[in-house]
Amino acid sequence: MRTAERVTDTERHVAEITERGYTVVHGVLAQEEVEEFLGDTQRLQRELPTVIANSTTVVKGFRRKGQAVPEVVDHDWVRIDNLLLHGERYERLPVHPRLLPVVEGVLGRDCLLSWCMTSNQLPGAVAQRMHCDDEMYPLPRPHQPLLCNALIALCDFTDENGGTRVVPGSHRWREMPAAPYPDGEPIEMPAGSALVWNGALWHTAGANRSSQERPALTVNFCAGFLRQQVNQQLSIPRALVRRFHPRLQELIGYGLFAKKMGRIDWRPPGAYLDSEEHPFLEMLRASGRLPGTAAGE
Ligand SMILES: O=C(O)CCC(=O)C(=O)O
Repeated sequence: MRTAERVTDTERHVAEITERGYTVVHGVLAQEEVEEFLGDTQRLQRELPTVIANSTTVVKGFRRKGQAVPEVVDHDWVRIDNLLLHGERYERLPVHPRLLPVVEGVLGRDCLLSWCMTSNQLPGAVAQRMHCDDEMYPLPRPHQPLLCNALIALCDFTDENGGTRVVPGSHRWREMPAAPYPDGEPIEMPAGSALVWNGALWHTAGANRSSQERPALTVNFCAGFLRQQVNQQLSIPRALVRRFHPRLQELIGYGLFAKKMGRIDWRPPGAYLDSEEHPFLEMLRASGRLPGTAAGE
Protein backbone atom coordinates (compact mmCIF):
# COMPACT_ATOMS: atom_id res chain seq x y z
CA MET A 1 0.00 0.00 0.00
CA ARG A 2 2.75 2.40 1.02
CA THR A 3 4.75 1.64 -2.12
CA ALA A 4 1.72 2.27 -4.31
CA GLU A 5 1.17 5.63 -2.57
CA ARG A 6 4.82 6.56 -3.12
CA VAL A 7 4.70 5.71 -6.83
CA THR A 8 1.60 7.84 -7.25
CA ASP A 9 3.25 10.64 -5.33
CA THR A 10 6.37 10.53 -7.49
CA GLU A 11 4.31 10.48 -10.66
CA ARG A 12 2.32 13.48 -9.49
CA HIS A 13 5.48 15.46 -8.81
CA VAL A 14 7.01 14.52 -12.17
CA ALA A 15 3.76 15.49 -13.93
CA GLU A 16 3.80 18.89 -12.16
CA ILE A 17 7.38 19.50 -13.27
CA THR A 18 6.44 18.54 -16.84
CA GLU A 19 3.43 20.82 -16.80
CA ARG A 20 4.46 23.84 -14.68
CA GLY A 21 8.21 23.38 -14.51
CA TYR A 22 8.36 22.84 -10.73
CA THR A 23 6.86 21.01 -7.78
CA VAL A 24 7.08 21.22 -4.00
CA VAL A 25 7.79 18.00 -2.10
CA HIS A 26 6.74 18.45 1.50
CA GLY A 27 8.36 16.81 4.52
CA VAL A 28 11.63 15.80 2.86
CA LEU A 29 13.40 16.51 6.15
CA ALA A 30 11.79 16.08 9.56
CA GLN A 31 12.16 18.96 12.04
CA GLU A 32 15.06 17.20 13.87
CA GLU A 33 16.86 16.75 10.54
CA VAL A 34 16.33 20.40 9.64
CA GLU A 35 17.95 21.30 12.97
CA GLU A 36 20.77 18.81 12.40
CA PHE A 37 21.60 20.28 8.96
CA LEU A 38 21.16 23.81 10.20
CA GLY A 39 23.53 23.25 13.12
CA ASP A 40 26.18 21.59 10.98
CA THR A 41 26.04 24.07 8.10
CA GLN A 42 26.28 26.96 10.58
CA ARG A 43 29.38 25.30 12.09
CA LEU A 44 30.92 24.85 8.61
CA GLN A 45 30.08 28.42 7.74
CA ARG A 46 32.02 29.60 10.83
CA GLU A 47 34.95 27.19 10.52
CA LEU A 48 35.71 26.92 6.79
CA PRO A 49 37.89 29.49 5.10
CA THR A 50 36.46 31.81 2.48
CA VAL A 51 37.67 30.82 -0.99
CA ILE A 52 35.71 33.25 -3.14
CA ALA A 53 34.19 36.57 -2.23
CA ASN A 54 32.48 39.04 -4.48
CA SER A 55 29.74 41.56 -4.15
CA THR A 56 27.02 38.91 -4.21
CA THR A 57 28.48 35.73 -2.78
CA VAL A 58 30.96 34.35 -0.28
CA VAL A 59 31.91 30.71 -0.89
CA LYS A 60 33.37 28.62 1.94
CA GLY A 61 35.52 25.64 1.03
CA PHE A 62 39.13 24.48 1.09
CA ARG A 63 41.69 27.17 0.44
CA ARG A 64 44.63 25.92 -1.63
CA LYS A 65 48.16 26.30 -0.31
CA GLY A 66 49.38 29.71 -1.35
CA GLN A 67 45.92 30.86 -2.40
CA ALA A 68 45.39 34.51 -1.54
CA VAL A 69 42.92 35.22 1.24
CA PRO A 70 40.00 36.92 -0.48
CA GLU A 71 38.90 40.22 0.88
CA VAL A 72 35.36 39.73 2.15
CA VAL A 73 33.12 42.35 0.64
CA ASP A 74 29.54 43.19 1.39
CA HIS A 75 27.56 40.23 0.09
CA ASP A 76 24.09 38.68 -0.05
CA TRP A 77 24.86 34.96 0.03
CA VAL A 78 27.05 32.47 1.83
CA ARG A 79 27.53 29.11 0.16
CA ILE A 80 29.44 26.04 1.30
CA ASP A 81 30.74 24.18 -1.70
CA ASN A 82 30.94 20.42 -2.21
CA LEU A 83 28.94 19.24 0.81
CA LEU A 84 29.78 15.58 0.15
CA LEU A 85 33.21 16.29 1.63
CA HIS A 86 31.68 17.23 4.96
CA GLY A 87 30.35 14.06 6.49
CA GLU A 88 27.98 11.19 6.12
CA ARG A 89 24.83 13.19 6.78
CA TYR A 90 25.21 14.98 3.43
CA GLU A 91 25.48 11.65 1.57
CA ARG A 92 21.78 11.07 2.31
CA LEU A 93 20.67 14.07 0.28
CA PRO A 94 21.34 13.03 -3.37
CA VAL A 95 19.82 9.57 -2.78
CA HIS A 96 16.88 10.81 -0.72
CA PRO A 97 13.97 8.38 -1.36
CA ARG A 98 11.45 11.21 -1.82
CA LEU A 99 13.67 13.31 -4.11
CA LEU A 100 15.75 11.01 -6.28
CA PRO A 101 12.76 9.18 -7.88
CA VAL A 102 11.32 12.55 -8.89
CA VAL A 103 14.63 13.64 -10.41
CA GLU A 104 14.95 10.28 -12.19
CA GLY A 105 11.41 10.71 -13.51
CA VAL A 106 12.50 14.00 -15.12
CA LEU A 107 16.05 13.19 -16.28
CA GLY A 108 16.11 9.40 -16.48
CA ARG A 109 17.91 6.94 -14.22
CA ASP A 110 21.35 7.66 -15.70
CA CYS A 111 21.27 11.24 -14.38
CA LEU A 112 24.24 12.69 -12.49
CA LEU A 113 24.68 14.79 -9.40
CA SER A 114 25.97 18.09 -10.73
CA TRP A 115 26.62 19.92 -7.45
CA CYS A 116 25.57 19.93 -3.82
CA MET A 117 26.00 23.03 -1.69
CA THR A 118 24.33 25.36 0.78
CA SER A 119 22.59 28.51 -0.22
CA ASN A 120 22.19 30.93 2.65
CA GLN A 121 20.59 34.20 1.70
CA LEU A 122 21.36 36.92 4.23
CA PRO A 123 18.95 39.52 5.63
CA GLY A 124 18.74 42.53 3.34
CA ALA A 125 19.83 40.54 0.25
CA VAL A 126 18.47 41.88 -3.00
CA ALA A 127 16.67 39.54 -5.42
CA GLN A 128 18.85 37.57 -7.82
CA ARG A 129 18.69 38.16 -11.55
CA MET A 130 15.79 36.17 -13.03
CA HIS A 131 17.52 33.22 -14.72
CA CYS A 132 17.27 29.61 -15.71
CA ASP A 133 19.94 27.19 -14.59
CA ASP A 134 20.57 25.67 -18.03
CA GLU A 135 21.48 29.00 -19.65
CA MET A 136 25.03 27.81 -20.36
CA TYR A 137 23.97 25.07 -22.78
CA PRO A 138 24.07 26.36 -26.37
CA LEU A 139 20.89 24.60 -27.48
CA PRO A 140 17.69 25.90 -29.03
CA ARG A 141 14.82 26.12 -26.58
CA PRO A 142 12.55 24.58 -25.57
CA HIS A 143 14.48 21.34 -25.22
CA GLN A 144 14.22 18.14 -23.23
CA PRO A 145 15.01 18.49 -19.51
CA LEU A 146 18.76 18.88 -19.01
CA LEU A 147 18.84 19.81 -15.34
CA CYS A 148 16.63 19.05 -12.38
CA ASN A 149 17.44 20.93 -9.20
CA ALA A 150 16.20 20.56 -5.65
CA LEU A 151 16.34 23.27 -3.03
CA ILE A 152 15.58 22.06 0.50
CA ALA A 153 14.41 24.82 2.83
CA LEU A 154 16.12 24.93 6.25
CA CYS A 155 13.69 27.60 7.44
CA ASP A 156 10.13 28.48 6.47
CA PHE A 157 10.29 30.11 3.03
CA THR A 158 8.08 33.19 2.70
CA ASP A 159 7.64 36.03 0.28
CA GLU A 160 9.20 38.31 2.90
CA ASN A 161 12.40 36.33 3.48
CA GLY A 162 13.20 35.79 -0.19
CA GLY A 163 11.47 32.49 -0.97
CA THR A 164 12.35 31.39 -4.50
CA ARG A 165 10.15 33.01 -7.18
CA VAL A 166 9.19 30.98 -10.23
CA VAL A 167 7.56 31.76 -13.56
CA PRO A 168 5.22 28.78 -14.10
CA GLY A 169 5.42 27.23 -17.57
CA SER A 170 8.51 29.21 -18.62
CA HIS A 171 10.54 25.99 -19.02
CA ARG A 172 8.59 25.53 -22.28
CA TRP A 173 9.38 28.99 -23.65
CA ARG A 174 11.67 29.63 -26.56
CA GLU A 175 13.19 32.76 -24.96
CA MET A 176 15.95 33.01 -22.39
CA PRO A 177 15.23 35.27 -19.41
CA ALA A 178 15.58 38.89 -20.49
CA ALA A 179 14.42 42.26 -19.18
CA PRO A 180 11.78 43.36 -18.47
CA TYR A 181 11.66 40.38 -16.14
CA PRO A 182 8.35 39.10 -14.79
CA ASP A 183 8.01 39.16 -11.00
CA GLY A 184 7.30 35.45 -10.76
CA GLU A 185 5.33 33.79 -7.98
CA PRO A 186 6.85 33.26 -4.55
CA ILE A 187 7.16 29.69 -3.29
CA GLU A 188 6.11 29.66 0.34
CA MET A 189 6.90 26.34 2.00
CA PRO A 190 7.73 25.10 5.47
CA ALA A 191 11.24 24.15 6.59
CA GLY A 192 12.11 20.63 5.44
CA SER A 193 10.20 20.92 2.14
CA ALA A 194 11.93 20.93 -1.23
CA LEU A 195 11.29 22.94 -4.37
CA VAL A 196 12.26 20.76 -7.36
CA TRP A 197 12.39 22.30 -10.82
CA ASN A 198 13.31 21.72 -14.43
CA GLY A 199 16.55 23.69 -15.00
CA ALA A 200 14.90 25.56 -17.89
CA LEU A 201 12.38 27.25 -15.56
CA TRP A 202 12.77 30.99 -15.12
CA HIS A 203 13.27 31.64 -11.41
CA THR A 204 15.08 33.78 -8.89
CA ALA A 205 15.67 34.05 -5.18
CA GLY A 206 13.48 36.90 -3.97
CA ALA A 207 14.78 39.81 -1.91
CA ASN A 208 15.20 38.94 1.77
CA ARG A 209 13.30 41.75 3.48
CA SER A 210 13.31 39.99 6.87
CA SER A 211 15.86 40.26 9.67
CA GLN A 212 16.68 36.53 9.52
CA GLU A 213 18.90 34.41 7.28
CA ARG A 214 17.20 32.19 4.69
CA PRO A 215 19.27 28.97 4.74
CA ALA A 216 18.80 26.13 2.23
CA LEU A 217 20.54 23.09 0.78
CA THR A 218 20.77 22.74 -2.98
CA VAL A 219 21.09 19.32 -4.63
CA ASN A 220 21.40 19.78 -8.38
CA PHE A 221 21.33 17.09 -11.06
CA CYS A 222 22.04 16.99 -14.80
CA ALA A 223 21.23 14.51 -17.56
CA GLY A 224 23.81 11.74 -17.73
CA PHE A 225 25.13 12.86 -21.13
CA LEU A 226 26.18 16.28 -19.84
CA ARG A 227 29.22 17.50 -18.00
CA GLN A 228 28.64 18.05 -14.28
CA GLN A 229 29.01 21.59 -12.99
CA VAL A 230 31.45 20.38 -10.31
CA ASN A 231 33.93 17.71 -11.32
CA GLN A 232 32.87 15.16 -8.72
CA GLN A 233 35.38 12.48 -9.70
CA LEU A 234 38.40 14.67 -8.93
CA SER A 235 36.97 16.80 -6.16
CA ILE A 236 36.02 13.91 -3.86
CA PRO A 237 38.92 11.68 -2.77
CA ARG A 238 38.53 8.06 -3.83
CA ALA A 239 39.04 6.89 -0.25
CA LEU A 240 35.87 8.74 0.67
CA VAL A 241 33.91 7.64 -2.43
CA ARG A 242 34.60 3.98 -1.56
CA ARG A 243 32.36 4.21 1.47
CA PHE A 244 29.52 5.94 -0.43
CA HIS A 245 26.34 4.03 -1.21
CA PRO A 246 26.73 2.39 -4.68
CA ARG A 247 23.90 4.55 -6.06
CA LEU A 248 25.66 7.68 -4.85
CA GLN A 249 28.86 6.47 -6.51
CA GLU A 250 26.94 6.15 -9.78
CA LEU A 251 25.36 9.56 -9.35
CA ILE A 252 28.70 11.31 -8.93
CA GLY A 253 30.00 9.74 -12.13
CA TYR A 254 31.25 6.23 -11.38
CA GLY A 255 28.50 4.63 -13.49
CA LEU A 256 27.74 4.77 -17.21
CA PHE A 257 25.25 6.61 -19.37
CA ALA A 258 23.29 4.31 -21.73
CA LYS A 259 25.59 1.44 -20.69
CA LYS A 260 28.55 2.93 -22.59
CA MET A 261 29.31 6.60 -22.05
CA GLY A 262 31.99 7.23 -19.43
CA ARG A 263 33.55 3.79 -19.64
CA ILE A 264 37.12 2.73 -18.94
CA ASP A 265 38.20 -0.45 -20.77
CA TRP A 266 34.52 -1.23 -21.31
CA ARG A 267 33.81 -1.14 -17.61
CA PRO A 268 32.22 1.57 -15.48
CA PRO A 269 34.74 3.77 -13.62
CA GLY A 270 33.37 2.34 -10.36
CA ALA A 271 35.13 -0.92 -11.20
CA TYR A 272 38.41 0.89 -10.51
CA LEU A 273 37.42 2.42 -7.21
CA ASP A 274 39.26 -0.19 -5.18
CA SER A 275 42.65 0.33 -6.81
CA GLU A 276 44.80 3.43 -6.53
CA GLU A 277 46.41 2.73 -9.90
CA HIS A 278 44.76 2.13 -13.24
CA PRO A 279 45.20 -1.65 -13.83
CA PHE A 280 45.89 -1.17 -17.55
CA LEU A 281 48.71 1.28 -16.88
CA GLU A 282 50.04 -1.07 -14.19
CA MET A 283 50.12 -3.87 -16.75
CA LEU A 284 51.96 -1.70 -19.29
CA ARG A 285 54.41 -0.56 -16.65
CA ALA A 286 55.11 -4.13 -15.57
CA SER A 287 55.72 -5.21 -19.16
CA GLY A 288 57.99 -2.22 -19.83
CA ARG A 289 55.70 -0.89 -22.54
CA LEU A 290 54.86 2.37 -20.83
CA PRO A 291 57.01 5.00 -22.58
CA GLY A 292 59.96 5.98 -20.42
CA THR A 293 59.72 3.02 -18.01
CA ALA A 294 61.47 -0.29 -17.78
CA ALA A 295 59.94 -3.63 -16.79
CA GLY A 296 59.57 -4.02 -13.06
CA GLU A 297 60.11 -0.31 -12.35
O1 LIG B 1 17.96 30.21 -3.48
C1 LIG B 1 17.04 30.35 -4.28
O2 LIG B 1 15.92 30.67 -3.95
C2 LIG B 1 17.32 30.11 -5.74
C3 LIG B 1 18.79 30.03 -6.00
C4 LIG B 1 19.12 29.99 -7.42
O3 LIG B 1 18.32 29.97 -8.28
C5 LIG B 1 20.52 29.96 -7.82
O4 LIG B 1 21.40 30.15 -7.00
O5 LIG B 1 20.78 29.78 -9.03
